[in-house]
Formats: sequence, structure tokens, C-alpha cells
Amino acid sequence: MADKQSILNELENSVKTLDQAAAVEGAKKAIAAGVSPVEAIDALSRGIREVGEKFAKKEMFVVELIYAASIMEEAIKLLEPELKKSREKRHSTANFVLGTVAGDIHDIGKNLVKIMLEAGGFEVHDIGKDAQTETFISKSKEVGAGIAGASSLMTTTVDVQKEIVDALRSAGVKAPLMVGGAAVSEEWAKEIGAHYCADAGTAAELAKHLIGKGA
Ligand code: B12
Repeated sequence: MADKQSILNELENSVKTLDQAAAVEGAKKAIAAGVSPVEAIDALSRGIREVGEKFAKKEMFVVELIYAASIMEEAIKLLEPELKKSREKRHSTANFVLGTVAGDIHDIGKNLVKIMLEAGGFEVHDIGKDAQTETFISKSKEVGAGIAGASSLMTTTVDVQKEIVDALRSAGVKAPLMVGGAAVSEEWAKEIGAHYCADAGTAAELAKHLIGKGA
């Protein structure tokens, strides 16, 4: 059986080289070898970020970016049941409203955050990608959100996170807002009165801390 490092390398390279068969094969090997699905997804993420860098340098075209994303999604589909196996069998910790901000259609990261929050016991209300600020507010009110999260991958849409914090407060919704995505930093989160989260792996822990229900 292939060793863990070679499987992780295979996953990372499959996205970089746009090799869908290798991505599917790599995901299957990871499951068979008992490699942590979180580590497997981290490897895929390294691959797609490199594709993003090449795209920025005009070394790759947008069609290749789209194809790389679809390859990553295929592999995640296979790994998702493994991630969900760790789901805690207990009542939900709180209602979590999650979406990608208006104008931004990137949702791979958001979807991973959703899986990890659910595994951590949250009831996630996913309002999707390109979600209007008003939807963040109305959904938060509707479900009595204990916490909310907004993803933004682009510098052109990051300001919308500030709009969401302001709108939540004006509407009297007290839920803290977690923010993440490539365009977001700790400093930005502080500046707008939100809470930065760098990856899906730590999202549930931070969310529990923010709603005051544990570490
Ligand atoms: C894949 C991808 C796409 C895919 C998206 C597919 C999909 N279904 O999501 C497609 C091909 C559709 C796409 C389209 C575009 N893209 Co694009 N894309 C990317 C790429 C390469 C990877 C993003 C990704 O999936 N990463 C992997 C995931 C797992 O990581 P993640 O998103 O960062 O999420 C993790 C953490 O950040 C965190 N997190 C994220 N959100 C949240 C939220 C909360 C609440 C929490 C707690 C945590 C959290 O947890 C996640 C899991 O660990 C990035 C490059 C990059 N460095 O991000 C460019 C990138 C974001 N795209 C870019 C651009 C320019 C575009 C397009 C405009 C291209 C075009 N000309 O059409 C369009 C955007 C259209 C639009 N209106 O949104 C630029 C943005 C530049 C900028 N202005 O800031 C980037 C940075 C590439 C680049 N270097 O130029 N893209």
C-alpha cells in the first residue's frame, strides 16, 4: 500500500496538473490507507492555491482554474463521508448561518467549513454563495442564530463583510461574525469587529469559544 506522504503528494499534484483520474485515485487511496481526510483536503488545497498563483501570473487560464476546482470538488465528495464520521452524536451547539458574500461565487472553502461545523455539533444554515447581505440578516433572525460566518475570497468583495457586521448590529442581531477566505486577514477582521478564522479545521473550536460554550 502507498505510504501517506506519497498519497498526499499525489493529491496535491493531481490538482496542479489537472489530472482528475489521479485525484479520484488519490482520494480512494487516502481512505483505504486511513489517511486523515483533513490532511488529504489540505493537500488538495495546496494544489488549488498553486493553480490560483499560476492564474494570477497568467500562466494558467480561467478554464483551467474552473477545471482544477471541479477536480478538487470530485475528490472532496469522496472524502466527505470520512469527515462526517467524526460528527458528534449530540444536540446542536447553536444555529450557525453561513454564506459566501454577495458578488463572490467561491464556495469550496465555505462548504468545507460547513462540514467541519456540522461535525462539531452546529446546526448550519447554508445560505450559499453570492449571498446578499439582507439574506445573512433575515436568516439569522429567522433561526435565532448564535453565530454567523461570511467567506470572501476576493479583494473586490471583502468590504461586504463589513457591510454584514454593520447590518447585523443595526438589525439588533447579537450573533458574532466569523470571517475567512483568501482575501481576509486577522487585522481586517479586527478592524470590522469580526473574528478571523484561517481554516475549516479550527472553525468549530473558535465558534464554540465565541458563543461561550467551551474552548
Ligand atoms: C478555485 C478558485 C476559483 C473557482 C471557484 C470554484 C468554487 N466552487 O469555489 C472558480 C474557477 C469558479 C473561480 C472563479 C473566479 N476566481 Co477564483 N480562485 C480559486 C482559487 C484558485 C482557490 C480557492 C479555493 O477553493 N481554495 C481552497 C479552499 C479550501 O480554501 P479557502 O477558500 O481559502 O477556504 C479555507 C479558509 O480560507 C477558511 N475559510 C474560507 N471561508 C471561510 C469562512 C468562514 C466563516 C470560516 C470560519 C473560514 C473560512 O476555511 C477554508 C477551509 O480550510 C483562488 C486562489 C486562492 N489563493 O484562494 C482563486 C481566486 C480567489 N480567484 C480569483 C479570481 C480573480 C476569480 C475570478 C474573478 C476569475 C475570472 N476572471 O472569472 C472568478 C470569480 C467570479 C466571482 N464573481 O466570484 C482571484 C481573486 C483575486 C482578488 N481580486 O482578490 C484568486 C485569489 C486567484 C488569483 N490569485 O488571482 N475561482
